Amino acid sequence: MRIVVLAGGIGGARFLRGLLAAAPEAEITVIGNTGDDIHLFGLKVCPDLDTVMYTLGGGIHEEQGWGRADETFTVKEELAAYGVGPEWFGLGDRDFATHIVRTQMLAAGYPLSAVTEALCARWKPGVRLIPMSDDRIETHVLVETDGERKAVHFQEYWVRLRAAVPAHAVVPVGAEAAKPAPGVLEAIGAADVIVFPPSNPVVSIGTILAVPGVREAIAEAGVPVVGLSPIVGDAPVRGMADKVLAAVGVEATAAAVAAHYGSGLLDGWLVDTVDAGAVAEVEAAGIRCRAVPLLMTDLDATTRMAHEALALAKEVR
Ligand code: GDP
Ligand code: FO1
Ligand code: CA
Repeated sequence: MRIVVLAGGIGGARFLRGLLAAAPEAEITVIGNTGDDIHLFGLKVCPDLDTVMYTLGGGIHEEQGWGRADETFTVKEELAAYGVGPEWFGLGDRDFATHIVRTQMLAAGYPLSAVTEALCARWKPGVRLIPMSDDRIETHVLVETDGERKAVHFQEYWVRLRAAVPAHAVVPVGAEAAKPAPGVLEAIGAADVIVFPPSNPVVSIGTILAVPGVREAIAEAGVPVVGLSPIVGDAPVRGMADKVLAAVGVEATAAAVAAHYGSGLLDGWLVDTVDAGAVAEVEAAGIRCRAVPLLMTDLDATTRMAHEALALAKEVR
């Protein structure tokens, strides 16, 4: 079985652990979000690709969900001593090595997809991890501070501002002119099932879908497309997805997120048991829906979620 997963960082990566356990024989291709990417200190940082790579490769800081385990911050402290920031973004020493290797390879002319494959040769994530595009796409958020509107990089909005200022729009800058990375459309075209894990619908999956050709390829793949809600009990399980959903005019409910993807894209949707009341509404919108436990508390619970997603895929179409 060939499974394609569109993944952001933590939600996508944790779900993939369960999917690998649920379908050990499957060939899994992960299309990773690169809209969160940021250039810092002359280095290219790809938080979501790294979160997937470290999580599946055993290098992740488990409690934090991003960055490396056993991390130290000497380089960051030394940079700060020179007055060189930003201090609000915590790049650790071990993590720095990844960004140095990536930046060096990019400067040598390798595309990001090839660089990601090279980094994964070390981490062996057990999936094929492809960035959504080799072209630079950066998510910017139109925020309002002190009565003034300005666009900031997604990381500045999320990490420095903690999504605590009004956001009016989310823009994947560069997306219109970008092409899917080699292998992206091919993997979608060859998939037996396509899964939207409980990743952020706006700044993770939404950004991947903004790469020209990706949404169309999924809609036309002719295979089941199933998703799992990142919203449980009308709130994100983690993070501030409610804030970016509001910025694009979508309510933070499991049913509203399903409607946002729409029946043209999504065939099946899993909501948590606490949202069982939303099943009828989702089904009325033409999307098959089931209520099952959706908290990734441990590998067993996550594996059950992956089994449910694959079972739902068998039911639809
Ligand atoms: P990010 O790039 O690190 O923000 O990660 P993703 O975009 O892949 O996933 C973020 C989303 O994962 C958030 O909106 C969370 O609500 C969701 N999430 C995190 N843990 C869980 C969980 O245990 N269950 C569900 N259903 N969603 C989760
Ligand atoms: N998230 C934070 O909230 N604070 C940080 O200092 C931070 C540093 C960081 C460094 C490397 C990396 O791969 C991810 C990092 N993240 C950090 C997470 C990252 O910003 C995520 O993209 C967002 O949290 C949401 O997607
Ligand atoms: Ca992310």
